[in-house]
Amino acid sequence: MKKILITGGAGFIGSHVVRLFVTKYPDYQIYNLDKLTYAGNLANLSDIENLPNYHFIKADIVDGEAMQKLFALHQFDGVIHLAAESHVDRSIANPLEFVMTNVVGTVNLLNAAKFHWKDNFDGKRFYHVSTDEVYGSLGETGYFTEETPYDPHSPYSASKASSDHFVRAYHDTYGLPVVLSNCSNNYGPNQFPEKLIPLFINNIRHNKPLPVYGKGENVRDWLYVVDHARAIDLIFHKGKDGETYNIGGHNEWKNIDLIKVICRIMDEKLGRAPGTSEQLITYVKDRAGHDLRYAIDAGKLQHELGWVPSLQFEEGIRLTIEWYLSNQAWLDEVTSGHYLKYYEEQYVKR
Ligand code: NAD
Ligand code: TDX
Repeated sequence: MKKILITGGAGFIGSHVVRLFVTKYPDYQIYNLDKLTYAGNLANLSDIENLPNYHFIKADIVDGEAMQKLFALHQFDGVIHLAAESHVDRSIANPLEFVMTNVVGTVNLLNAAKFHWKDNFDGKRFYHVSTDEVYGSLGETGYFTEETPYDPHSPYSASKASSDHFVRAYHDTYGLPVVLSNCSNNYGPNQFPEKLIPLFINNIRHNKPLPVYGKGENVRDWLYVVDHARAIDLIFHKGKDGETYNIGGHNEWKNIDLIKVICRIMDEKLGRAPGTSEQLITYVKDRAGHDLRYAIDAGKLQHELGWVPSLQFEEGIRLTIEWYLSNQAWLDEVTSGHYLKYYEEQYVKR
């Protein structure tokens, strides 16, 4: 039996990782630790919350003492660390919050693992989930590999880069058994509608403008969230100690082309005339420090561990749009209250 701590399990990617582990490994005890910020939502896990191997802990990773107490109480064998502030635009507005959660929170977890595992690292593993944004921005060609030097540009990516360095430092300095992955943009069910794809689906639903930053020429490499969760499972169990694995979909889209695909499928699903949703496209001021292009070379993960994405994009984006349209109550719930203030500050007062 293993006791695994998954942080940020009420968020977008974390909820898919928790679901996969709870259902695939009934012999493991899965502890989902989450502060339940605006981005955390236990409704994401309502289908598995009553399973006997699932446990929820409401806690803040910035509270180092609380982390030490939880490790002492539960004696975790493994950690899969996803909890983070994750939205670039929010990091531009409030960098310190990102330093606290992403850097200090990660170091608190590393300290708790180091302290409680120090007598015996056998069978222990600290898995840190990170992003391709730490590598900076690509030009028109080339890919990020695990050897690409770090070059973060936003407060978000700077905080994730810092946390990655701390995880590697704990491996090199104290021998903590760690593994890391850096993944490209995820999409799929349960993503908070501040991120491009769910935001635009929701705005089309309400006939609201679709705010495209700059000229819409930035490129992102999109991966279906369940494929990210599958990769995390594989790396957690089979990845080599101290190693980093890049995860990506080989699925690059210019923002404006992706947005037009979403518009086309939404018109079809909502029974609107072709071209209706595209009329909502509105070009707005560019994001400060906006990285031009991200693209991942996931060759190491494919060759060493045999991972490839399971879904083609056309299928994944259709499934995603269908999920949001069938779960409009979820969308309405998460876009009430504080969300409205966020939206007004982000998009109206520009
Ligand atoms: P998310 O914002 O949807 O979820 C983050 C979760 O962390 C939320 O449930 C939130 O309540 C929780 N959390 C935040 N601060 C906390 C704190 N101080 N203590 C405890 N819990 C806290 O994020 P996501 O998109 O699911 O991303 C998860 C992880 O994956 C992050 O580390 C992110 O950097 C990384 N990542 C995301 C993407 C992507 O495209 N979304 C891509 C690559 C890597
Ligand atoms: O309103 C918008 N208009 C727009 O043009 C928003 C929200 C975004 N964009 C652009 C900016 C990016 O080029 O769309 C692209 C995608 O934006 P986001 O969804 O905010 O994602 P990104 O900034 O690329 O970062 C994401 O991928 C890497 C996640 O938010 C990170 O957590 C992850 O690490």
